[in-house]
Amino acid sequence: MAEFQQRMVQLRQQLNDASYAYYVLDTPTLADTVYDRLYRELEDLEAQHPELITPDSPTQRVGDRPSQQFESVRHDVPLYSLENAFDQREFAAWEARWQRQIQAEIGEIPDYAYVCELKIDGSAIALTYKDGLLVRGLTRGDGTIGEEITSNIKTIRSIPLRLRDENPPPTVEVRGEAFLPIAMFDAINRDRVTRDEAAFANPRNAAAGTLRQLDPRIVADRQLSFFGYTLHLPDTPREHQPSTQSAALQQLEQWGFQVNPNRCCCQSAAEVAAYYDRWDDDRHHLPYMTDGVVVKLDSVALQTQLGFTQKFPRWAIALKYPAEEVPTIVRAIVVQVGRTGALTPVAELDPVTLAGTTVSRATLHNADRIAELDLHVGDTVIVRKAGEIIPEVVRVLADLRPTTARAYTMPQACPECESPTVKPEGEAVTRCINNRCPAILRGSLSHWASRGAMDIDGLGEKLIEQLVDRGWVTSIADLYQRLNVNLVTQIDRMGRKSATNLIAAIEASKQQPWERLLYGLGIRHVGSVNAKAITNRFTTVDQLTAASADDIAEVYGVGTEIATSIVVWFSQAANRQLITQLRQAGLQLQADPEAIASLAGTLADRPLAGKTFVLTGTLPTLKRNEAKAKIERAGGKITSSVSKKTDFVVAGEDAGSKLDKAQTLGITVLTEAEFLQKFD
Ligand code: 1X8
Repeated sequence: MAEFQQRMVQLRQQLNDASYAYYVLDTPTLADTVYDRLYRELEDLEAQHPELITPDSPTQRVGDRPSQQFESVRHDVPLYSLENAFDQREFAAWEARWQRQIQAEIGEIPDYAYVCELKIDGSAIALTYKDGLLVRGLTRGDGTIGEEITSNIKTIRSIPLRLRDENPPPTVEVRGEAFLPIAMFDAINRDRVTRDEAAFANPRNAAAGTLRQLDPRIVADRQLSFFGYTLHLPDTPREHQPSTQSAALQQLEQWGFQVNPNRCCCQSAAEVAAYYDRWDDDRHHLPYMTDGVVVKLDSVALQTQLGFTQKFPRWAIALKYPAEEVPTIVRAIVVQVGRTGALTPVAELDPVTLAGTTVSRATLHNADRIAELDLHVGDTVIVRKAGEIIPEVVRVLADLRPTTARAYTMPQACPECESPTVKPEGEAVTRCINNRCPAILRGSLSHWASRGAMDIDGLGEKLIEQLVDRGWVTSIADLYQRLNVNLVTQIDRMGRKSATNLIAAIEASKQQPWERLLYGLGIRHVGSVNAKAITNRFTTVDQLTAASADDIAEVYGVGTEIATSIVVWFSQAANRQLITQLRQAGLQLQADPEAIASLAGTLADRPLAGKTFVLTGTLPTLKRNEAKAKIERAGGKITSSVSKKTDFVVAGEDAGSKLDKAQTLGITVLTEAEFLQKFD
């Protein structure tokens, strides 16, 4: 064998092993960069010797030509669906049924065991391997005839292109579930919504839709995964086949398939029930959706004896968890006002049990969403709860709309303070803009007290509501200026001890650092990460108050939207007053003085310490970022507008008004070359 030929064989093996370690075993063996290099080397060799490309090469996972359509192919063995049981009573009925049949046919019930596996909410597929090589993949279709989607299936990294076996059976058929991890499902839906496409209703639809994509590149992007659960060996003598389902699953694992590890052998219906109960909660922590437990008789001999009905195997059943999408009726739509003043419409529902809990409200997000759903009060709707997320209305069953149903419009007045609401053109959100609105105040206080902000233990929503209702707290400042133990003790169910603790917690929050305080102010778009970046640059509130939007936008990661929002916030008299009050109360409106000193100390040593630069026009070689980085590394500062405080203006081609202004003010103007000399 030529050297390159051997190299190709080795690369293929190495890359396939690495994929297996990564996608199936979850224990990566190669760094991504190493994988990419080796992959590219193989690609190059294959480009030079296309006759040596093998179908199990990792380069063959991403088909590059969209298929025109899929071919219909008959399954060698039909893909049955499973009978459902919705509770233990139905499971017991199924158990009695198979036992009656076995009793009648062989005169006794032999020792038996069940295998319990999680039921994955995906799309069933059938894979055929000939002499160890993946040659065909079919969708379930109607169970008898499926569609040939081999090139799409090859994009699924947890499906081996070649069985990990020196001496595989001539024909191997593997069935299993192709599915989308929840995170990927959410990402795809977010993406579809931003592009004005309809979101997928659930991961199953998303997986099925993805498998039937004509362009395998899209399929590859979606990162489907696969769990194998059924094995057929049509050309292998019975005595060489696994005699139990558990052995078949082990065989699948050995061949390199991902098999769901959360399976269990049970000796009785009681053990099955325990497994089912355990996963009812735990399944919500899995990264993929499940909707039940599949229970199979472990013994293949018993399976064969029992056989199939027209539709189902008699030796397996799906024990389903309660539906996560159920119909109910919208009785009213109410509106909640959040701390930003956003009005969120909420549907009040006839209570229904959804994923094990009673649901009587579901968020409708905003007016656009209501319009999109075409939701009327009185409509029958489908509500869904995915994982821990708050329930939402997925769909309206318009055919069930009563004649009394009423269309809904968002209120013209805030339901909390009755001031007029606004909905800016092009925005989805309707807002209350009254800065004395009690709902906004409650939301602001909640945010101020929250973990990531001032972290005031004991100041929860119920207490905040009381404080606001009694008029004792009309702003954040009142927490520090008006509350005391005696006052707080007057609140219902507030003992002296809790009151003392609360006041102590409020007192302690005065020591929270400036970055938390800035975040706690709840300025729109200012999250905790931005707040930290901003306070690193603007170490005191006075610096930040004096800064222009352009100055603030210079902070890494902070765009003009955030910067403008900050400037607008500080421009409002009530907010400036709040800052004054917080200062009087002794809160931290600047970074820790030691930190500032150490920052200043190191800065003072640098060549451009204290110098202020403005960049204008296009420089011949330096990009704006590069020039900025140079200045900052040397201890200098960049601002966006020219003033008397500017030390240098660096001007390139097409410099405009900033250059004019520099000349008027007599500020030194540098060319790029002169600028660069400063760093020699
Ligand atoms: C469907 C499914 C099965 C399993 C898991 N998830 C499913 N969606 C399993 O057996 N582990 S079996 C099955 C079927 O036979 N239709």
